[in-house]
Amino acid sequence: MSDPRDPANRDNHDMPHYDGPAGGWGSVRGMAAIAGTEKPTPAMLETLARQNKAGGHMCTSCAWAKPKDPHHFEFCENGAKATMWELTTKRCTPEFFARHSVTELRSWKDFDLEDQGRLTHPMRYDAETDHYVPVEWDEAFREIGAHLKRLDPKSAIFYASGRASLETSYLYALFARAYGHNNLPDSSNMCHETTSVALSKVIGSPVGTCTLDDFDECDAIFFFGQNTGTNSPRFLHPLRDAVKRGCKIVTFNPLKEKGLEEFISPQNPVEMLTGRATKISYQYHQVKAGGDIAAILGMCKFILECDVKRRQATGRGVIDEDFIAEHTHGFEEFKAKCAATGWEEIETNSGLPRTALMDAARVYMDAEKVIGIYGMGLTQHVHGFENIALLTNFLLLRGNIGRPGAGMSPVRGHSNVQGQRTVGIAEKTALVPLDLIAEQFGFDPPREDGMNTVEACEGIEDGTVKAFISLGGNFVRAIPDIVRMEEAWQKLELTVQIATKLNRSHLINGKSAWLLPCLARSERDMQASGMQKVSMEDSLSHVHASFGKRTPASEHLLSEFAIVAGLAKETCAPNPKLRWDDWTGDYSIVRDLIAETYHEQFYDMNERMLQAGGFYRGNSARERVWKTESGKAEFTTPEMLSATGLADKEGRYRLITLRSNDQFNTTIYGYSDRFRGIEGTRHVILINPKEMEKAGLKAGQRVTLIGDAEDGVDRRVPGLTVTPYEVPDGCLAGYFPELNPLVPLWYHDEKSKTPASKGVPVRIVTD
Ligand SMILES: Nc1nc2c(c(=O)[nH]1)N[C@H]1C(S)=C(S)[C@@H](COP(=O)(O)OP(=O)(O)OC[C@H]3O[C@@H](n4cnc5c(=O)[nH]c(N)nc54)[C@H](O)[C@@H]3O)O[C@H]1N2
Ligand SMILES: Nc1nc2c(c(=O)[nH]1)N[C@H]1C(S)=C(S)[C@@H](COP(=O)(O)OP(=O)(O)OC[C@H]3O[C@@H](n4cnc5c(=O)[nH]c(N)nc54)[C@H](O)[C@@H]3O)O[C@H]1N2
Ligand SMILES: [Mo]
Repeated sequence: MSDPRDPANRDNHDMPHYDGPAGGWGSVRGMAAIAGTEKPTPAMLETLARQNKAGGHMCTSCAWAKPKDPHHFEFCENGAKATMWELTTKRCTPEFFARHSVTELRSWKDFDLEDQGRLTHPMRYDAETDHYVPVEWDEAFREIGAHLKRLDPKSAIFYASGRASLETSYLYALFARAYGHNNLPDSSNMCHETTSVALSKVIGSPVGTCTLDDFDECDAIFFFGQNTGTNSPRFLHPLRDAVKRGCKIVTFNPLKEKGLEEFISPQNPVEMLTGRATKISYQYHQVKAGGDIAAILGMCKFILECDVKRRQATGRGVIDEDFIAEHTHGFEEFKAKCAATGWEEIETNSGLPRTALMDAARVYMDAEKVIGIYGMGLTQHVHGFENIALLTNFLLLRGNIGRPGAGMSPVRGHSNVQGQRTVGIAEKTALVPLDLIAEQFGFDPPREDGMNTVEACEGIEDGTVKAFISLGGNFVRAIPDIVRMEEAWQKLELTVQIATKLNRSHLINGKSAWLLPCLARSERDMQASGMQKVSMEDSLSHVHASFGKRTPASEHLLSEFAIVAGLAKETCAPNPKLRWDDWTGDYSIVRDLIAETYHEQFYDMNERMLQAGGFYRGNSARERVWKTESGKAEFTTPEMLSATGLADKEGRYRLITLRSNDQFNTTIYGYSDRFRGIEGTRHVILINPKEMEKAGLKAGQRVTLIGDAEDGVDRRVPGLTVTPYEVPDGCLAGYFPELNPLVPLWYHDEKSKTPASKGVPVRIVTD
C-alpha cells in the first residue's frame, strides 16, 4: 500500500495539514517518541521536573522567560527533547573515531552524526590517518596555546553559539582581549543582530523592553514572524492566558503556523481531557515574505487618517501627541511618507488587501496597551533593520513603549544568546567597557572592532583568518553559502571545537584540528571549591542561576569554563590579575568580576541570581530614557517598501528557510514536522497550488532550487519534493540548514549583516 505520508502519493490539492492544536496530547506523544529511543530513567524525569525552576537547571533550548511561579512542569516538548538529547545514554567514543575516517563521516547526515551520542574524550585530528585520535587535556591546551601564540591574534576568530553561561562567556571574551583581538562573533550575528543594531538606534537599548508582567496587562499583541508553537512553546501559556482575558492577538506570517492558531495546554487537565483548544490569533494575515515594511506602513497610514477624522469630529485624535512631542524625533517626516505612499503600492508590497490592514489597525487603535513581538521573520531580511524600525514607529504612535502592559518584545533564540552579548562577547568595541577592563585586569585590550560572522567568513575565504575557535555551535552548517565555505574552511591552520556532540563543523577541519568535549548544562560541575552553578539571561532580561545535577556523560569531560580557562592560560601572557586556575576552582569569583565590570546591572549577582524568577537587569527604554543620538525615541522613514534585496521578476521566488518542530537549529531530532503535517523528509519545498499550476509542477515531483542572486555563482540544491502548502504567491518555504547552500554570503541585512535567510532569491528547475 502506498504511504499516505509520502508527498508523492498526494494529489495536487491535498495540502498537508495537522488537525490538532499545538500543545496537547500531540506534544506529550512527541516527547514520548524521543523517550522511546532514549529510554528516560527516573533520574532523567526528575531532571525534567526541575527544569527552569529555582534550584534546577535552565533549559538549553530556547531563551523564553522562566517565571517566578513556574508550572508544575515548566518545560515544553522541545525543552524536554533538548534535555533528553543531552542526557542520552549513547556515546561517541575514541573507538567510533577509530572505525570511521573524517572523510567518511563527511558523507553522513546531520541526524546520524549527532545520533552517535555524547562525545567522551578530547580528540586531535591526525592528518596522516585522517582519523580523530584521543589526546590528554594538558597536551591539547599546550599545543593549541603554542599554535595561537605563533599567530597574529587578529587572524583568529573566537565564535560562540548562544548556550554558554554568563561566567564562561565573560571569560571567553576576556581571553580574546587578553590574547589580542575583538573577533567575537556569536550566533546572534545570524539571528537577532538586526535587533541589537535597530533597537539601539531607535530606542537606545539593544534588547526588548517587556517583562512577563506586561503580558498580564496588554490589550493587544502584534505578532510578526515568530513561530511560537515550535520555537518557544512555553510562551504559548502567557499567550493563552492573555487571550482568555480578552487580549487580541494579530499575527503577520506568510505561513499559517499551528501554535499561533490554537493551543491546548498540556498543563491543564480539563483542556487535555476535553480537547478544548484556545484560539490564539484574533486575526491572521498571511503577509508576503519581506512584506512587513509595507504592511506596517499601511496600518500607520490608516491610523493617521483616522486620527485626523476623529480629531475633527471629537477634538481628540487617535495618536498620543503628547508622547510624540515629548519623547520622539522624526515624526513629521514619517507622517509625510505615510501620506505620500499609495494603497496600491502598499498592497503589492505586502501582499495584503488594504481592508485587512485597516482591520488590523482598528484593533491597535482600540487597544490601550499594545506589545509588539517578532522573530526571524523580521530580522533575517536585507532590510531587516527597517522591519524593526517600522514596528517601533507603529508602537510609538500611541506611546506603546515604556509603560506597563506595552512594549517591544523580540523573541530570542539560544538560551543565553542575549546574555553573552551583555557580558562582553561582542565584536563591536563600543558595546564593551574596555577602559574598565583595562583597569580591572592590567592589560590594554585592543581597541579596533573585530569581525562579525559575515566578515569572518570573508576572511576565511581570502586567507586572512588562520584560526577558528568555536564555543559550541555548528558554524559551518549554519552560515550562508555553505558549499563554498566548506572548501575555504580547509585552508584554516587551526580549528578548535568545544562541543557536546559530533556535528559537521567538526569534520570540516583545519590543518591542526581539535575536538574538546564538555559537560552539558544539566550535568554536575565539580571544581576545587565544590559543586559549581552557572547563570544565564533570558529573552526578557532576567538572570537566573542554573544547577547541573546529573552524572557527567564521561569522566573525561571538562566544563566549558575549565576548557576556556585551560586554553587561555596556555595562550595569554602571564598576568597576576588573570587568575585562570583560581577562577576555575570557584566560578563565584568570576561573578564578582562581572558585577564589577557591569555594576549597574549585575551588582550582588551571586545572591540575586538565586531568587525565584531571576533578577531583572533593567532597561533604559522601559523607563523612557532614550539613549539614542537625538536623546529621544526615533521614528524612521523607510526608503523602501520591500524588505527583500532584489526586485521581483518572472520565475524568481522568495525562499523562506525555517525550522521544523523536530529540530533545534542544526540539531535534527527527527523527520516529523507535526504541526505542518510534513513527515518523513526534510527535503521539501512548500509552494501554493496556484503557483504549482503556473510553473507546471505536480505534488511529489522532485525539483532543484537554483540561486537567482545574479552574481555569477552557481548555487543549487537538488532532490526537493514539491509539497503543496498555503504560502503566499511568489514565496516558497523549506528547511534550514538543508537549503543554506542557496543563501549568498553577501545577501544580508544592510546595517547589521545578519544573513537574509527569509527572502532568498531562487528559481525552480525540474530534475
Ligand atoms: N524547537 C526549536 N526551538 C528553537 C529553535 C529551533 O531550531 N528549534 N531555534 C532557536 C533559535 S536560535 C531561534 S533564533 C529561534 C527562532 O525562532 P523563529 O523566530 O520562530 O524562527 P523560524 O523558525 O526561522 O521562523 C520564523 C517565522 O517567521 C515567518 N516568516 C518568514 N518570513 C517572514 C516575513 O517576511 N514576515 C513575517 N511576518 N514572517 C515571516 C515564518 O513563516 C516562521 O513562522 O528559535 C529558538 N528556538
Ligand atoms: N538558512 C538559515 N540559516 C540560519 C538560520 C535560518 O533561519 N535560516 N538561523 C540562524 C540562527 S537564528 C542561528 S542562532 C544559527 C545557529 O547556529 P549555531 O548556534 O552555530 O548552531 P546550533 O545548531 O545551535 O549548534 C548545535 C551544536 O552545538 C553543540 N552544543 C549543544 N549543546 C552544547 C553545549 O551545552 N555546549 C557546547 N559547547 N556545545 C553544545 C553541539 O555539538 C551541536 O551539534 O543558525 C543560523 N542559520
Ligand atoms: Mo538564533
